[in-house]
Amino acid sequence: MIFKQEFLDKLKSAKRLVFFTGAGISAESGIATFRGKDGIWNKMKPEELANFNAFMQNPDLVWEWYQHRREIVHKTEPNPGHFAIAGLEKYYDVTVVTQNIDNLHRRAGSKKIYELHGNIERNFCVECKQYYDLSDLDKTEGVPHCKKCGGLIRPDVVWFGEFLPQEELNGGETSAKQSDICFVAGTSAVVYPAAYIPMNAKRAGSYIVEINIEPTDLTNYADYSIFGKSGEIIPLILKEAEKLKSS
Ligand code: BV8
Ligand code: ZN
Repeated sequence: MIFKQEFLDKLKSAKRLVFFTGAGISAESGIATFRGKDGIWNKMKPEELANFNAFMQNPDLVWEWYQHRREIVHKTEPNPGHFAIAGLEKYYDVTVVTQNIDNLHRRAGSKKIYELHGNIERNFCVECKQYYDLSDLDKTEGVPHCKKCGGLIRPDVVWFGEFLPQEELNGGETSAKQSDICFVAGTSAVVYPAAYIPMNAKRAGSYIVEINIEPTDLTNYADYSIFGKSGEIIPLILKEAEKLKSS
């Protein structure tokens, strides 16, 4: 793969990289994306499941859906795309700003991560906000109840119509605006306010590099679009960085 010279020049001079990632970066780990042909949303509608009212109306169904997704996540491994992002920390100040809730960036070794939409491994009580790790929850069928107050326990993920955690959103936005290169990998960039981040980074002067298997809403915004699988492209970018940073 030959990269554009303008990009290679940026890669050589850059100090701070941001990787803004979505479900596509975990596709090669075997986790279905949301809007692709086999995407989860095709079978289930987000409004049916990934929102608070659906949970309060049918907590067992929504809880079981997340348990099903956790089982998938626990069976998967980070892929070369996740590992290459962690590997770039050897040459750059790298920040990951992810919409994913699968914890794969952390498992791949990335140090600085902002999780805009939460993390499927964490849960909390809707009444008293007590946090629970999965290991703290007894393996009963259906939604567990809080040991302190009896309230329903929910996954610590951001549902539609819910605010994103302020410090994650601000941290992610600031890092992207201050980055020399903001990579946008594996996202359809249709979910807001997360999708504002790469746009604001561009306005702040960051060089936007999109990595996706097809064009998205962001493609016209990007300074450079690299079409291909993130698990193949990002390791090649790491190889280029190794050459550029050691010459
Ligand atoms: C909110 C967690 C404030 C749960 C998710 C304007 C401003 C503000 C809000 C809105 C707005 N317009 C609309 C809204 C409402 C809504 C929204 O954005 N709706 C969209 C669908 C139109 N936003 C919200 O509700 C947000 N909250 O705004 O609060 C507020 C509060 C009260 C009242 C009003 C407003 C909350 C959004 C967060 C929702 N939670 N998930 C869970 O996962 O169960 S969203 C879900 O979508 C995931 O987080 C996911 O990460 C995210 C984005 O999807 P992608 O990651 O991009 O995945 P997708 O499948 O779409 O795309 C995959 C891409 O990868 C594709 O492009 C594909 O080509 C590519 N790909 C595939 N394979 C590969 C690949 N690329 C490279 N390599 C490969 N191998
Ligand atoms: Zn409680």
